[in-house]
Amino acid sequence: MSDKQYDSQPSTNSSKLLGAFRMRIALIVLAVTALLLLCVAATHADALINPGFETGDLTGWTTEIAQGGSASVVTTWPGSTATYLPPDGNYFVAIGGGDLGYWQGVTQNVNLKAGDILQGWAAFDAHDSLPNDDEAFVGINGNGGGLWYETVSFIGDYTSGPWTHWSWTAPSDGLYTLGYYYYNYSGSTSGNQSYALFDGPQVLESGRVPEPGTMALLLMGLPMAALLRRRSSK
Ligand SMILES: [Ca+2]
Repeated sequence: MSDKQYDSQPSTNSSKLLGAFRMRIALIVLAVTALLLLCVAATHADALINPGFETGDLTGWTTEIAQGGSASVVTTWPGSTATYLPPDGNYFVAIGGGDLGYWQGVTQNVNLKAGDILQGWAAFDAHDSLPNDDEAFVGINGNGGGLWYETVSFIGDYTSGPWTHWSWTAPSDGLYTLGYYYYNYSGSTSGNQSYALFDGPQVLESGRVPEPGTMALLLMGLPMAALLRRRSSK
């Protein structure tokens, strides 16, 4: 319809047409916004690269391995008193100690919003005895903060501790470093190093982007709203 035809309509018709035109624009904007939100949600869910080590290697992770330490991506692990299988997927990482007095670590940066929940699995496989209190923890920005922390004294001499689920809520928006750490405390360098096992970190977004299912319902509802609007304007 040309501008000339618009001009020739009575004023009531032309305002009705203008209203319908605005409604259409509003619906298009709504639909595009919803699609963009869906894309943001999908992108954010992938904020961690190779979170569960399912590539079979340490792709996406930064290793801080020193003086004989090790970080191995494995499908199974022969523990002191149990054989470990991955709690999530087919692979997990096992960090072994090196020389005494060195921290070994595997880290990755992740963007989080306030209220986002970061969670995963960890286990401590003690291959040493007290007083050689090897220790391991899950850290944020290098600090334990109580996410998960295990030692030989907690687990027991030469004992395989269970997979434990840990969870942490981001206090504010920011770039955080998730780290898995192990420390060989005393004992001999080669024979008595314990192992820390980690798997499946994931980010659960909290109260800012609607769930994909909710978004799908919204998208389905838009044509319905347009239809109702068209009927009511007749
Ligand atoms: Ca895994």
